[in-house]
Amino acid sequence: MNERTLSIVKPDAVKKNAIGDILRRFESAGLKIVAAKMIFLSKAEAQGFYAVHKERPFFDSLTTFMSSGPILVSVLEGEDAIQTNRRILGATDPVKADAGTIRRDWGTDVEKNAVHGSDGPDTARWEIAYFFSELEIQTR
Ligand code: IDP
Ligand code: MG
Repeated sequence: MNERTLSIVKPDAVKKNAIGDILRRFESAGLKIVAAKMIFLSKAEAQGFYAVHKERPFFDSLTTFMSSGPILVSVLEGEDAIQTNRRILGATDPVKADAGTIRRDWGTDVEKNAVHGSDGPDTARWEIAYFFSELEIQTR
């Protein structure tokens, strides 16, 4: 099924100068970049994005990290885009991620793990709308 998913290149990967390499992975996997922008989240904006994790012990540290530097948010489109993107990201903890995945190659640790990818159709819709209006997403 043709789908859209939200991707974030997190502050650690931006600092490593890995934006281009990571976007290349998406395109090589057949995903089309239909929207993209660089932003610098405030702590409150990071807390809003990760609200689903607000009870987790790492919430404060995670949202401090996500507001520590610029990020590249993008919308990826393609056949099974959500699962395709999750597969090429790799496991949450870079040391447990398969060889050749983005997190294995550019992740720093379980928190600073280079990239975010939506985990299902409902979260993808919500996450895309958190950062992009329909007018900012290319449809042809
Ligand atoms: P995911 O990004 O692979 O879907 P989630 O469990 O949804 O993983 O967690 C969201 C984000 O929270 C992770 O990408 C990572 O940055 C951070 N995180 C997850 N688990 C831990 C942890 O045990 N310690 C610190 N940060 C974590
Ligand atoms: Mg998740």
